[in-house]
Amino acid sequence: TIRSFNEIPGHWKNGVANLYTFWRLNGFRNLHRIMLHNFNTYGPIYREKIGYYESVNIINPEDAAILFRAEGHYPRRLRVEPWNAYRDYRNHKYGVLLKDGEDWKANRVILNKEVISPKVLENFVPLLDEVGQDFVARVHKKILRSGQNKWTTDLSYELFKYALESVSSVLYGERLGLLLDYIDPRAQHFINCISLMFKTTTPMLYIPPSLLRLLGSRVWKQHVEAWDGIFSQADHCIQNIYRRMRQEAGMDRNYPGVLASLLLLDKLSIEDIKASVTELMAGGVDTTSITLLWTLYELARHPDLQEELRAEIIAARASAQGDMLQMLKRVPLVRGAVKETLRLYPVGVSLQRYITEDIVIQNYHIPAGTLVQLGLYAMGRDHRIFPWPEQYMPSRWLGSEGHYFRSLSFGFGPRQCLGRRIAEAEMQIFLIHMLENFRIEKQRQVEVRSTFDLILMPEKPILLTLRPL
Ligand code: HEM
Ligand code: 2DC
Repeated sequence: TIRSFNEIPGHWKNGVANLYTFWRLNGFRNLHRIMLHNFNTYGPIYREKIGYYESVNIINPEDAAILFRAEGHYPRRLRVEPWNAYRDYRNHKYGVLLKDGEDWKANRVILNKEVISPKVLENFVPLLDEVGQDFVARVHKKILRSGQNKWTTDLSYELFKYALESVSSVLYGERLGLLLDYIDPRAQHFINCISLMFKTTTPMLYIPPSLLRLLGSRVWKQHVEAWDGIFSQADHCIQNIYRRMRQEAGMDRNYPGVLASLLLLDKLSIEDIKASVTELMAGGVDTTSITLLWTLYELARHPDLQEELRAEIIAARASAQGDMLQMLKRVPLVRGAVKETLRLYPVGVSLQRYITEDIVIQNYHIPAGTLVQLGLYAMGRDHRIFPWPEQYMPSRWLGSEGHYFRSLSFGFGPRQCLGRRIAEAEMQIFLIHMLENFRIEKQRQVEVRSTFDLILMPEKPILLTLRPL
């Protein structure tokens, strides 16, 4: 017999008391580890209520499959209230990230064609390849200047610039020039604003932003400042393209970028285009750069694996005769490495959906309308799902079997990450260029822990050493 919703184990009776415990455990920065702990305590399903928000949490791939079958035609995930609150406050339109229902679908279908369909990859790859080459040139220069034939640094600042340069070149079809010696202070400000925006989101996840706004709280003010900086820089870039498109009547260049393609297509309003392009630009910085940083960290810890990847890349370059699009199809271990990084350090620690029909998971009845959360971080570290989960092993992703609902770092289905194709190509191309040129090393064998800043981040700086091969 099926057990009732109220029999699901967990702490879900007193939301306020739970919020207090959560706060005492420094839960805001440990959300992912607390979820893991809860699965260890309660088993593969538990109910929870923190502050005003209630959810059912699951961990198994088979249960994830049931969840996504019940997501409906307009899948909805947990709203990140402060993000919506900012747009309401400033009267900005929602982009595809924040829209829901039919409006979301109508926008998403158009955006899919320009951003995530397989055919756009051939437009993106040459642009991203160029950024990758420039990054390598920049590192060579730094090494030369050091006079020590190596460069030891916290690469995160360089990676933020690489990521912003990459996503901008795809969105706007032109280079910002962030990898030159001189860095545009506006671009640097944009990067800082994104970090601040993520950081200030976390404390507001469980407390209504409207309340914090009324109280004149510091975190809300900083959050507004951060988004203001993001919106004004995105607007600046968008205006530039818009102005130039009206000047140059016939576009003579081959691929004009996502923004110009959307404007030429003329199927979405300019306001809708601006809203989604702003989200894409903001979503394209910390996500890929931090994933690349974790990957370099793991490769520095595993020199043999690093050699294996390098050999694969060199062989791929030879057989594809340097054609990057072809190369990407011939580097399964590089792809596996990115998946493996996201297994251990998922940018989004959970996936969530409001289910649109009743379902049964682990023999418990869950009614339609419930928020069901899949603990991605916990799933990636469960030995029943991934044998020897603590081991960084890109080869576990080779082959096409045994990955049923296990590779979910970009989400699933029609609501999955819109930036996925850009992110994957950008990260693979980066790793290809870096491994072809440098050996990556790290200082001592110290573990770097992760912290939850809305997205998962390293708790402290990671120092890496790059040496020319
Ligand atoms: C949504 C992960 C990079 C833009 C998401 C979601 C996840 C995710 C888990 C939610 C999906 C779902 O609910 O099923 C990642 C990871 C990245 C990454 C792991 C890189 C390592 C990017 C980049 C961009 C981007 C580079 C922009 C260029 C978006 C947008 C959405 C989204 C716009 C919302 C889509 C919608 O609601 O329809 N991402 N992301 N992401 N991501 Fe990413
Ligand atoms: C954070 O409990 C933890 O890709 C919450 O590029 C549930 C939650 C909801 C939505 C998730 C968020 C978590 C993590 C960051 C995600 C976000 C959806 C999109 C966003 C996963 C898991 C992200 C980073 C986007 C951000 C784009 C934005 C900056 C314009």
